[in-house]
Parts: sequence; C-alpha cells; structure tokens
Amino acid sequence: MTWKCKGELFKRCKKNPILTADDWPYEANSVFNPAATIINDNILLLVRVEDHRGFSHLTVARSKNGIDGWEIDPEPTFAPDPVNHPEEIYGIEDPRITYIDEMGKWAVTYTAYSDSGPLPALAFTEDFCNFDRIGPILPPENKDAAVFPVRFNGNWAMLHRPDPASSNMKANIWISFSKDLKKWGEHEVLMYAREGGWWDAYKIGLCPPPIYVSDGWLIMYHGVRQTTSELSYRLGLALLDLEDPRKVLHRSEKWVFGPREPYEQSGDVNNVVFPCGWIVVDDELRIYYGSADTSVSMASAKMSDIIQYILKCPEDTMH
Ligand code: BMA
Repeated sequence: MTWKCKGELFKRCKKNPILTADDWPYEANSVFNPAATIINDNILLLVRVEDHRGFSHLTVARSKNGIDGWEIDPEPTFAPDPVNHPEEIYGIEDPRITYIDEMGKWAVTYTAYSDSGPLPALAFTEDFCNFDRIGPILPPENKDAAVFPVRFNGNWAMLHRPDPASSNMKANIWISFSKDLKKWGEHEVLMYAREGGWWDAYKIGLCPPPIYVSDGWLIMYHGVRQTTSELSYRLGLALLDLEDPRKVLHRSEKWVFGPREPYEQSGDVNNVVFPCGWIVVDDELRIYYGSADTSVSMASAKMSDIIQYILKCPEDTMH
C-alpha cells in the first residue's frame, strides 16, 4: 500500500523498492544507502552493496527517469582496496557525493570500515568510472561525512558525526573546515541530538550533502531512537545560514519521514530509512534512501513545500 499520511511532506514512489539485490548483475546480499547525482541527463546512484561476507563496496546504477530502467555496472565500481588502503579492510559504505564546480569533479565521501572502527574517507571522480582516492580525512569512530559544494571565506566545510566512546554520551553533528579538502580543523558541534523522549534523542547524523536553497543550506539528518526492543531511524530537516554554515537557523521539531511501509520496517535492519542522496528536478526534491538496510527506495516532495515548511520551523533550541 502506498499512501500519504496526513501531514507527511514526502510521497513514496509507487514502485518502491526501486532496486533490490535481485536486480543486481552479480551476487549481492543487499543494496542500500545510495548517493545520488545527475550526470549526462541520467540519474546516477552510487549504491552501497553488501556481499555475503558482510563487507560493502559501491556500484553505479544509472537511469533516465531515476525510477526504473536501471543500468547497473556489471561488477563493483568502487571496491575496497585494503592492500593500498588498510582503512578499507572491512569495506566501504554509505557514500555522499558533492559536485565541486570549482574543480569540475565530484567529491565522494564514504565510510571506510577500518580495524579501529569506521572513519570518513574521500575520493574524487570526474566520471564515476575512475576514482582518485585521497584516503582517511578524519580518524575513527566517525561517519556520515559530506562536504559543501562551495568555500566559505576561502575554506571548504564538511559535516560529520563522531561517535562518542561512551554509550552514555550523545552523538552530535559536527562541522569542520579545510583549505584543501584533505586536512580538516576548526572542529565544532553544529547540531546536538535532543534528549529524553524526542525522536532524535541521543544520536543524529547527516543524511545527503547540504543542498543550496535561496534561504540557506538545507540539510536532512537522521535521528535514532532506542526503544526497549530496537532502534528506529527517522529523518528531520534543518536550515543553515548561507554565509556562515555554523549557524542553524531552523530545525524541524517533528520528523518528516520515517519507516512505515513493510520494506522499511522489515529487512536486514528493521525500521530504517537512510538517504545518502537527494536531487532536485524542477520543483521536485527526491530522496534516495536505503530501506531496512536491504533495498533502495525513493520519495519526493515539492521543494517549495519543503522550504515553506522549514522556514516555519523554530530556531534550534539545543545550542
Ligand atoms: C548506521 C549506518 C548505516 C545503516 C544504519 C542502520 O549506523 O551504519 O549504514 O543504514 O546504521 O543500520
């Protein structure tokens, strides 16, 4: 059943899940958490593919309409290279891609799963065939990194989510700056997880890369809520200042999207919606998300509705 819940901003694609392991040209356990971009009039997804060892790599799927008719690379497009990059020993996961106009390249941030835990790594590509690896850009444990497409006062900016060593501490979204996209500093917390009964209590992380809208930088983030039996991954929105992305102007109090359909509620990890990519086509904002860590799904909203919504959201009270 596909339906729009009262007040829900995003509408699920009727063909969800749009990609599953059964569609894959080679053996795979699951395909999920895709990054997304538009290239040569095609919608390109860089999909996380998990093999039957439990290790992940990234593979490109291209389609004209971004819904069906996918052409999937016949073998892994961007596979872990643990010989030259030991930080990739347990695979590479959850890519985010940002087109850097100034460089004429995409920056691909991804989670390298090292033997000291997950860490953000960076590669560049001009064609999604060849990737120029930079390697780790922050130490473990840290995930959910994505860079902004422009500089701020000459510096690149990146959002990411360090994981605290103690489970009693909150996992918050941080912002860092760099002169060259490789060495990062000026680290500070951008947005705190809420507390107590909130849907985004204790653990939050960036979803797709920040997207430019005329009122600021729109970000989507996941909030993880622990119940007695399990976790639930839901999504919220925030708007950052255009000139100074360290300032959170608005933050949604309610989640804007959460697991509702069977393919989101049941899979390798139940109750997860996890977008790593979004694109804008005319006034349509499309999120491409992993459903239950098993398949790829899509949902869309009118960009004008999203902007209207976020501008009415309160300031971030967690600062
Ligand atoms: C997060 C990430 C995602 C995953 C999610 C739900 O920590 O590892 O890759 O989709 O958990 O299992």
